[in-house]
Amino acid sequence: MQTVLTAMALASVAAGANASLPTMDVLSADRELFVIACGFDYEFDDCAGARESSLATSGFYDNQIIADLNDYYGGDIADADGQIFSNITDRRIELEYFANAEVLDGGIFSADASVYGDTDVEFEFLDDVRVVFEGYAEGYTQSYFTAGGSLREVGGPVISSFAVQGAGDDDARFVGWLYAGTYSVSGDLDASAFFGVPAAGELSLSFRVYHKTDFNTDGSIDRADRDAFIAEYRARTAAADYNGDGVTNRSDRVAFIADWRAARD
Ligand SMILES: [Ca+2]
Ligand SMILES: [Ca+2]
Repeated sequence: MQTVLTAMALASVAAGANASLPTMDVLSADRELFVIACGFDYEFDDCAGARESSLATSGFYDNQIIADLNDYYGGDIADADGQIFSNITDRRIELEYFANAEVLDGGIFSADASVYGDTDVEFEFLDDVRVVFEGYAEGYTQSYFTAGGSLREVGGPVISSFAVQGAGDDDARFVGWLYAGTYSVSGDLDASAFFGVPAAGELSLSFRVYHKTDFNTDGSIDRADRDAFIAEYRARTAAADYNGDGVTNRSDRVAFIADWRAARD
């Protein structure tokens, strides 16, 4: 997570260096957090918590919901704590969820505590762009915990994804071109606790947009981008398949160099 935030800070510093920075058109966004703790017994049947969300297509949405369910005598039955930190601009999407859920009273018939996070952002590019998608999910202990995220073309394939279930972690990193079209970035998390099985974990993702010839995605278009592209081109790797036709050949070099020159002027 720290790596993502550092890279984000560097990217925003470098962003002013070049005039021709592309943007994305955010078509819709839904950032949700649902935190609930419930208990049921002979004389007791109650839940605590809330579901809150933002449909704003830009800006920060940070929130924390704490569900603290107590019995009639003030004894703790179940607790859940969920947090979201997020930001959407026309050049990036940043998202973090943290979840912690626990059932403390084993004497009650039935009790559970859960944190659900669900974010989906849909956006459009009118021109080709270069992007970086990074994600990380971690379940802290073996429990009923799932989290994951993806970058996908709307109505098309998944481009990059990550997911974790129970204890452990998973990550994803995609650097490449997206062609003009409609895409989505989404992340979701589900931590559900029962007596004796607490659930906790986190999810983070970052999506950033660069000019299509900013090959090294540092926010400016210069000789280093040309050199890095040519090195991949000479090795004929998929990383230099600029027109996305599945082969790396001369037409990729011709097109990339022409666009790179035009962007530098
Ligand atoms: Ca660059
Ligand atoms: Ca090609």
